Amino acid sequence: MIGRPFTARACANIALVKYWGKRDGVRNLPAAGSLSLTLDALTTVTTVRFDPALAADAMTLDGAAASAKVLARTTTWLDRVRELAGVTTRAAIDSVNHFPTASGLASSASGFAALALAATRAAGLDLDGAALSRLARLGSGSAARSIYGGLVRMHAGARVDGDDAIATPIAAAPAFVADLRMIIAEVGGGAPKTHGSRDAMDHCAATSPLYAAWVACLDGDLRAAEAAIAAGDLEALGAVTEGSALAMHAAAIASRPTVLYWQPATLAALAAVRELRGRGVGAWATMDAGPHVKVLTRAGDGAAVAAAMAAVPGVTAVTTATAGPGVEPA
Ligand code: 2P0
Repeated sequence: MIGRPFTARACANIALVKYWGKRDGVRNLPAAGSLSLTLDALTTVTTVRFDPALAADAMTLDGAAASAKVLARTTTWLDRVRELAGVTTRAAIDSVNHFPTASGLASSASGFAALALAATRAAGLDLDGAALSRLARLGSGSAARSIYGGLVRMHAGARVDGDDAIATPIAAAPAFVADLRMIIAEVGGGAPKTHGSRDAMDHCAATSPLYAAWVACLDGDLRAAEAAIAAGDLEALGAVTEGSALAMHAAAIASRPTVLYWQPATLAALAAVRELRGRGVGAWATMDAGPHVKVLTRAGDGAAVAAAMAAVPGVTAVTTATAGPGVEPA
């Protein structure tokens, strides 16, 4: 019944095989698939209430009025939910990010995943995971993956309308997933991003001489990552993870003008990860649209990796995350 508030919780995710580039900006269709780990430590809780008394959508983010840009993006997205539900009613949205203050992570993945469940239920719809993933993708590509917990595969989809560009959970051995750890090393004290990822990936696709080569390596990386997960082989998964991140950043760095997210401490953290591996510790780095370094490792090595990251000059905070659940009512 419309008018009743609904609250949902979703976790952020970190891609092991990265999403960087679109084939259609209007439908927000990715150029290729991606693969991620949903993380328990980073959650967004969102409440949506459709209210006939409202003349326009209203939104708070972490307790303060959302910016005009965020509100406009959310209203455009909510129009799709209204269309599905056959209503025109405006909504009140309250969204709170429960991220460790220092994690320095973008919240659009957990944000649009939580919004997808909260808004559709508040509008009286009861969608399955595929439909929620499709809706979340329209808000943010990485949000399609946060509908599911654990290891998740995003599909580029073949259909022109993008109906099949959705995420699906990867069937992995529960013990393998439970043993995974992601150590998040914050670089630069959580300062705002230098380049928003949406504009940066478009700029990279338009100007980087390495963009085509980056897209060309994705199918092989996805196959290798899925084979490693099926075999329970963390070393192989780690190697693909680090390789995918470095290839994405190579393409971004080669953009003209450059999209360079790394700071000196980013390189120092990468060197520390290599040194850990040299000592026999299973640790593999990944980086997103920012200077932070996230390290994939196993539970038994988590403390050693966290300590090594904390000792890197310029690393301002370290958080340890485990695999988290998919979107759920809160
Ligand atoms: C990822 N990133 O796979 C990659 C790696 C950033 C670097 O997905 O334009 O905010 O909203 O679809 O999902 C961030 O991009 O982009 C992202 P849009 P999104 O996690």
